[in-house]
Parts: sequence; C-alpha cells; structure tokens
Amino acid sequence: MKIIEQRRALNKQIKKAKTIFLMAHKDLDLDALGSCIGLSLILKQRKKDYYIIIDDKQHELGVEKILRELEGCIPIIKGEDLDKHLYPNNKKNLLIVLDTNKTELVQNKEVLKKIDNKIIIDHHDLGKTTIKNALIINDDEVSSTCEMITELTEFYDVELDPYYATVLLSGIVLDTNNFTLKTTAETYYAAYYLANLGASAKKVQYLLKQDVEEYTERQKLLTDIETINKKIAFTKASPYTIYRREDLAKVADTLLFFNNIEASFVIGKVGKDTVGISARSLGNYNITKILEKLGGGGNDYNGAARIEKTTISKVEQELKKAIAKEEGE
Ligand SMILES: [Mn+2]
Repeated sequence: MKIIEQRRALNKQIKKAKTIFLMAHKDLDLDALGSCIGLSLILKQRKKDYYIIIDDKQHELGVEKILRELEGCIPIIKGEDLDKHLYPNNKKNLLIVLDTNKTELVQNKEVLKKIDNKIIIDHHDLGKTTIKNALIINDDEVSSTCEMITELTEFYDVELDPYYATVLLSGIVLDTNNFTLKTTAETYYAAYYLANLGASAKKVQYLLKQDVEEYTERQKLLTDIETINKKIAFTKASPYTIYRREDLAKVADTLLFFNNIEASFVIGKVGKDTVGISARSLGNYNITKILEKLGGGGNDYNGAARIEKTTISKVEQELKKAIAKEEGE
C-alpha cells in the first residue's frame, strides 16, 4: 500500500473509532513511548477518547523521566483494566500498536484478543508472529516510529509544543544512535521540523542520560572483542551478570563504530537460564539468516534472538557455527 492510501485507511479507522488504545512493545524505550505520546496528540486534536496501555513494572531512565513529567497529562491504563474503558460496541474500539508488530513483544497480549480493529505503525521487519488481521503501516527503512509519527503530526497539522517536539526527537535520536544509523534525508527533515517547533537538543541529551552502573556493565562487554574475518565483531558477557535486552543492543551498536566492522553480535544472559543475542549490521551483511538459525530474527540492520534453557558457551558455539557457514558460502 502506498503512503497516501495508508494514511487514508488510517484516517478512516480513526474517524470511525470512539475509543482508541495505543500500545507499544514491552520494555518501553523513548521511541516506543515517544511515538505513543505523539500519536495521542493527533487523537486529542481529533477529540477522540484514547488511552496508552503500559504494563511494564520498571522503566529505563528516560522513559521514567517523561512519565513522571507527564503524570496526569496523558491517560495511561494497565492492560488488565482495559474492560473498564472499552466502548460497548466493539466495532468502535481501535487498537494502534506502535514500534513493534510482533504478538509476543507487545505490552499485553490479551489486549490483542479483545479489540478487533487493529493498526500497526512500526519500523521493524514483519515476520511469522506479526499480529494478524491488522492494517499495517510499516517501513523498515525508516529510522524510528517517532519519525513516522512526526510526519503524521505534520500531515494532520497538529500543533506540537516544544516539550512534545522534544519527546519525538528523543525517539529519533535514540533509534539512530545520534543520527549515525539508518539516518536518511527524511530523518533529518523530521529533526529539522521538530527543532523548528522548539525541540531541545539539550533536553534530549538529558532524557538519554544513562546510569553509571549500567554503563559500566556494558563497558565490560567491550573489553574482550573478537573479530571474525576482520569484518564481524563478536563479544560475550560473563555468565554472572543478567543484562537487559537494550544493553546488549547498545553494545552491538557500539561495535559498528569500529573500522572495517560490518556486523556485530553480542551474547549475554537476559534471564537465569536465558541467553540473548543482539546483532547489528551496516546493512550489507545478512544477520537475519544467521539469527534465524538460532530461532531469532530481524532485518538488514538489527536483529535479536532469545534462547531459553541454555548457556552462553552453548549459544556462542552455535552462533559461531552459523557465522562460519554464512562466511563459507
Ligand atoms: Mn523503534
């Protein structure tokens, strides 16, 4: 579907709906939360009832800051309280899923079952577990969902005050790693548009400030980097630390900054017996093919896998085998 048709379809669904629910992926980040907030401003302008569904118990620092600053300003509900807010005629409810398209990654899976009309707005690859029966507005070449929503706010002529412009910009800055990854002319245009509305780069840096302990844990992963055929960077964590998925992802991002490196793989524990892999590519190395062998997935630029009941060394062996096979072909 072309952009104009997608927008027309989105418009139609929003127009038809009485109550609209916004839900992003688990472990909210600034792109997920920022896109929910940005879209909620469009819905507010259109005088719709809307709610953002958040079930996460803990939040990363930037998300925590925004939620605290906006307390009372945006209607946030838990998935379990959905029934209280549903419009009696289910045809008039609409669920918009942002920054993910995968059933298993949303804040609350039950919500998917309770609302028939669904729209996905996302910039990740579609896959086997993509939410069924939804209108899909997806472009995996776009930097971030916040970039997509920024375009929509411009299209709908929504007045963004500097605070909200900053929130949207922070999602773009996060997902592009400061305009170094997946950044296109459209990304710069969205940033320009938001800056013109008063988005503050200083405030974005404040939202992106990191915790010193988490930073130290991530740095440990950078002390023992292996390279494979000079172009693939690989590192693994100690089995004694449990990392958050986004920490492994940040390390994988960092590995791409080194000379000649085209792809990166990071292995670390993400649960007691669960090992995660985070991978990145500059776009010309097929990380998806490798990750699929380990039950994961992704797109040309980033991917991940999560393997239960295993150890870091087992995953390392399997991953290296899969890389060797890809390299040999
Ligand atoms: Mn995103």
